[in-house]
Amino acid sequence: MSKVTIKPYDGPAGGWGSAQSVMRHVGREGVARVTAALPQQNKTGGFMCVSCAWAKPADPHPAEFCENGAKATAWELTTKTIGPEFFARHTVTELLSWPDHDLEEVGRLTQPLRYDPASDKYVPVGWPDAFVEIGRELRAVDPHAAVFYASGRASLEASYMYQLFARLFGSNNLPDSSNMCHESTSVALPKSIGVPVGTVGLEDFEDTECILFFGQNVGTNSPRMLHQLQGVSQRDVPIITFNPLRERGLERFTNPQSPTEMILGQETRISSHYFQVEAGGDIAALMGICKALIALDDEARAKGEPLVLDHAFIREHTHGFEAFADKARATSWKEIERHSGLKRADLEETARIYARSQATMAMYGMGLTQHRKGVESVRMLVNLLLLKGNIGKPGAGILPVRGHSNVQGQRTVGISEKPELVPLDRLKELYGFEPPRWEGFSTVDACEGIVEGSVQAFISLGGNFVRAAPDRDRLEEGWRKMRLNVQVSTKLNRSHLVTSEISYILPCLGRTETDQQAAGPQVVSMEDSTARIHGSRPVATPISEHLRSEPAIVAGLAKATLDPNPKVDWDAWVADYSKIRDAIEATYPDDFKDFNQRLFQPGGFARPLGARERKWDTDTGKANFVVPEGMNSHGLDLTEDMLRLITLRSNDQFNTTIYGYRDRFRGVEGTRMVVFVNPDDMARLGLNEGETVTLVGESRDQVHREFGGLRVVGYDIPKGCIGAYYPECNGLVPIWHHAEESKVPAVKSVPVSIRKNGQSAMQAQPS
Ligand SMILES: Nc1nc2c(c(=O)[nH]1)N[C@H]1C(S)=C(S)[C@@H](COP(=O)(O)OP(=O)(O)OC[C@H]3O[C@@H](n4cnc5c(=O)[nH]c(N)nc54)[C@H](O)[C@@H]3O)O[C@H]1N2
Ligand SMILES: Nc1nc2c(c(=O)[nH]1)N[C@H]1C(S)=C(S)[C@@H](COP(=O)(O)OP(=O)(O)OC[C@H]3O[C@@H](n4cnc5c(=O)[nH]c(N)nc54)[C@H](O)[C@@H]3O)O[C@H]1N2
Ligand SMILES: [Mo]
Repeated sequence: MSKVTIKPYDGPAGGWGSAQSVMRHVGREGVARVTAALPQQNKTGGFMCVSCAWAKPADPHPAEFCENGAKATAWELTTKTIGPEFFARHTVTELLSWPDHDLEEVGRLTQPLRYDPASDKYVPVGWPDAFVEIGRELRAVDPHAAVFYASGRASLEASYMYQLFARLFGSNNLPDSSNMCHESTSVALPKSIGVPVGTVGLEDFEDTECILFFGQNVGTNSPRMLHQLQGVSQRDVPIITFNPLRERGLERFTNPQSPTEMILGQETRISSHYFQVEAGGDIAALMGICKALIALDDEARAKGEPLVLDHAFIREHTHGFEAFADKARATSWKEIERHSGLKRADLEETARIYARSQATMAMYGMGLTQHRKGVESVRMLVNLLLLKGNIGKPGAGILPVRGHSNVQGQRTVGISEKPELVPLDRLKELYGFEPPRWEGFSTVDACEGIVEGSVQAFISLGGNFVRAAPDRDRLEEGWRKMRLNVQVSTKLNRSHLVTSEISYILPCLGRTETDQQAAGPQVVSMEDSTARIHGSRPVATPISEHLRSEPAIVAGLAKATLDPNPKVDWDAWVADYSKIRDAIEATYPDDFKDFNQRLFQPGGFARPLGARERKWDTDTGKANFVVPEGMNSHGLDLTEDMLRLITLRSNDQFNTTIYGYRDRFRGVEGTRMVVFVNPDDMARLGLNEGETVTLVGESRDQVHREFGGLRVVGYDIPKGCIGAYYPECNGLVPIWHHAEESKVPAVKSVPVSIRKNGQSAMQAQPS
């Protein structure tokens, strides 16, 4: 770890800061392997980035990767490895004291490992022995007590096999990282517009006349999108941002791909307007914009001027407008200002800009979804779009910016705990078995089951569940009592080290590594944030000959666990992945028509989405206005000393993978142990810049939650809100603090108070 420095950063997103950051990471990980791969990243016929799910254009830049995409590739393609010698040298108890960064930084896992409680070490095991024991153990477990988790990175092929394995075993316990992420979207949108995914495509950026941007940190988490936003901004199109923090990537950008911009230091503004909404203030902010817009329309009607709303669209295509408009008219500005933390004049200004635009897109991320009222927040955003007919026309639409590179695709091919979302009858017909019909565990349900002791086996296709999920301390305690913990992984993480009675690490190939099977080298596929499907061809030699591909590991587990089924030939699928794609097509004929033939279509091939054609697959047959129940998204009863903790990603991490300790844009280097506090709150709470404090969480369930050692950093953040990094702070999030309908942990408004060092009281005392 380098020296700690905390000072504001003046540079743009992209630019030289980004170029330097890439070079530092590439240099560290073994230059040749990485630089040979990067030109193939996100290109048709190349490999799809392992970082975010942003769209891959049909006409890519010469270098179609961003700073963080390059870091992700470098991290996977590192030449460092940890073989049996490493595990012979370190006990699990010792490794448990290492920070997340160090665990992954030591290099790639190379061999299957089994935990040996006697020596407290992981020891090498052969693949066949591993499969035999895991199969035997799983067979002894009730299908309700086994969890099949997936982190959204595995390919469509591996994911399809994985869900089939779980269902043949008799379980619908198929939570995935989406349960902690965009599940609020997947629950909100079907009721509103009849599809579970966004409607925007890359082409819409050419036609749009206005962008509304809620709670997504583009410069860090989907930087390639800055290219599209730059184009939009250069056409002088307004981009109106709502975010508690002034995120640099949402302010200005220098394109590292443009020599002129780099040499001349030219910057493009991204947001034309920036409103620092309070954490959980979005429903109110959106209601304010809707209210102002409806008032403009009412006024125009009174004066006999052209109307502002798209009444033809509302009549023909929507349901529930009157009730919604009445609610907007009846909601007072006082209430809107109080809950959003924004001024009426700013929301009216937004409404006027929005009123002038004939094609508006709304994009959003975790700032909307990770709240108790995350589902209602997403529906509120749709309400605003519907008022002007902004779904199903060029330049318009809703864009949930997805996280993991194939998180959307995993849901498309059946990784879901919700049986009604999976074509179970089709699976029954194809594979001659009776699929379970019961509702499986979401992530939150799985956490509860682990804590209570009802979950006995946890299989993980990627990810780092104990770090990513809420209520860490309680979760780890339960996790240790499980019978079986199987982690299919590329790098070492804490979910391996918090061991259960029997624990296995099964190391797999990364997506960038060539995958040789009986029928030759294999390719895989994934779905991006705009619902387009892309083939991905790996480019690098595997780091170890002992690694297996994810499809091969899933097949190994399935064959060892299940009775043979003449209709499921796991070996044939592993030999030739095009056969898995045939099976996917047979299961989902509409989405995956001619799958193998279209695999490498430039720009990917699109899944059909009714809402794009204004066909509404909803209960009313129309797009629905949905009136929110309350006016805030956080759903908390605020008190004087309760602060709303926003858990944040730095610019130097991918979820629980910590690349380094530089959050360049926020000016924090050398540490992640900081808490961002508004200067007025600092004065009110008697906090000094640089002092160390402890965050104390909810305890109404008699569970004590606290996290200390955080250094106070005065920051431009709304009063009453504080920010600190995920995953460090996850022990402060009670399992039951989640979005109401989607069960996404509400990690963007965690109720906490601050305790000064040496202070014994549970609550911070106002000074
Ligand atoms: N480099 C990198 N890329 C990533 C990831 C990564 O960790 N690193 N993670 C991937 C994954 S899985 C995901 S889901 C995405 C996550 O990408 P994002 O959706 O950007 O998620 P966060 O970084 O958690 O931050 C969300 C933003 O919401 C703002 N925010 C917080 N609370 C509120 C609120 O109440 N209202 C509003 N309007 N805004 C709010 C925060 O200030 C922050 O700017 O990125 C993906 N891409
Ligand atoms: N407080 C708080 N909690 C959060 C969030 C938040 O914003 N705040 N965000 C939530 C969100 S949006 C998400 S998506 C989750 C993320 O939760 P997860 O998806 O479970 O976590 P990751 O950190 O992405 O997983 C990292 C691990 O994946 C493994 N891995 C990497 N590549 C591969 C591969 O190709 N194959 C396999 N099999 N394994 C691989 C590596 O071993 C690595 O250690 O966290 C959630 N938790
Ligand atoms: Mo995510």
